[in-house]
Amino acid sequence: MLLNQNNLQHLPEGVDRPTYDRSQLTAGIVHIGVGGFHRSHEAFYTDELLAQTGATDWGICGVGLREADRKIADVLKQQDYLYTLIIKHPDGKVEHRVIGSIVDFMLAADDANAVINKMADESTRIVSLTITEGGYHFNAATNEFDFTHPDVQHDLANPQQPKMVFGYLTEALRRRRANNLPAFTIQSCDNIQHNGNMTRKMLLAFAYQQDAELARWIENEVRFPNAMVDRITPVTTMSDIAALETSGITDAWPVVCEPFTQWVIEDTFANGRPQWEDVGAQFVADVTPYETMKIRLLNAGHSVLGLLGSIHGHETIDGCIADPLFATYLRRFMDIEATPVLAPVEGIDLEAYKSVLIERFGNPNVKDNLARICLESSSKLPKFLISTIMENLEKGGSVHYAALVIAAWCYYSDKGMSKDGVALDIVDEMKAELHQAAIQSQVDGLAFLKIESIFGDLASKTAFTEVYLPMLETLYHNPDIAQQMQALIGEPEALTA
Ligand code: CS2
Repeated sequence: MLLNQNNLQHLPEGVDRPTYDRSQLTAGIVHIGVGGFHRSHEAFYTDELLAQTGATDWGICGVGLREADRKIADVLKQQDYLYTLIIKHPDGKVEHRVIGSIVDFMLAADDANAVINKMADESTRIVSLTITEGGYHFNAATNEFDFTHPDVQHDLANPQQPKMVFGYLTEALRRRRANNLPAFTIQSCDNIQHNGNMTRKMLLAFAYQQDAELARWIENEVRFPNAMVDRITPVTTMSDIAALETSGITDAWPVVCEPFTQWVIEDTFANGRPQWEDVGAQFVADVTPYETMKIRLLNAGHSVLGLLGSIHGHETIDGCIADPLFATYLRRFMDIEATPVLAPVEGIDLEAYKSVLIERFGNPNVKDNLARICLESSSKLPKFLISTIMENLEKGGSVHYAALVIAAWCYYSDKGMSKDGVALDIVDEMKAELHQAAIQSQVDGLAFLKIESIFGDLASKTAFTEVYLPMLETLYHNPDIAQQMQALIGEPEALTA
């Protein structure tokens, strides 16, 4: 059965589907970056909200800023913006849930002006973002907005025809102000610590450069709630699509996810907000401890397994967890290096949180590919892992577990293959630069660490380099990374049932 509004009632029994009247919804939310994660998380919570509360003003209008978003634009349009969430439980149970909260989609490449007008429209009260860590144009070396990107330069010169997110937001806010409309809230859903503050800082840097008076208005009127977002969402595969078809739903682009989901949000909104707390989200005054915990344990944990596992020859996160060496390594990294630099989180038992993480990673049905995890490591690692290293260096804590991951990243960037010579699919905006620096590390062991926009001044910290350099050298002599992991942990433990 082809997935669309007319066919909703004919879908197989047992499939959850929207029972609310989608034709009555207005899009109070414009969302930029409709990837798998938005569709398994914010759109999921909002679908539940629409179903449970009968709210009608919080539909979602998706926006794609890149030409590459044309595929999702076409698929969603064909399916009346419906798609299936395939929720895979560790015991093999699979839930199918058709999500109805997205009610429209606009492709900026087709009509930038229409997208800006949509954001500037009175009915839009929140613009939310999943633009990935790299989308923020943040330079880790200077801690400032990176004006050097050609799209940024383009947007400063062409405010009416922007290319990047801050160009769109600034122009939409300009139009709202000109029309005496209240500002919207900008809600980041990316894995960045203080993602709201980061968005605010980057947007204001850009806006001040373009129009100081407007920038002051933005500074006073727009709200940027920080939030912690969480749901593991692997890349949808052809076999997921085929299995769904066998279950009676023809959906060109379903989304796969785990059952677990979490969203902790600071309650500062400019222009109203959905009652997401009615459907499981948590509103708090200060999200800091939650997001630090999540980024430094879950996301960093993923990167630890992703980079070490790629060299070793593992393909998926659950494959790593099934290997006691990797599971133990991860747990030790979390216990010895990540936990000591975390503040206590009210109401959360960190020991239990870590055990649950290992169980979630071990879900054998999610099949989260290491290639996805290692995607854009250059924008992930500074936030996920290098901050932990820096704080441990300040406190005299251990950096061994993380250092081996950085050494692995250097080797991976240089060779682009596993220890057994299997080619790895590396996707990173800085791929060429990483590769060059990694090659250089054969001559100057610190060359890789000297990429300042990623590592800051880590290359000058001897407490780190004296651990890192021998690991790197050993790895180049013998890429069997398991041996170095083994040397660090001693005996692996059985951590999962
Ligand atoms: C992953 C995340 O590669 C990554 O950045 O750690 O996509 C992770 O799966 C999600 O943040 C889970 O909430």
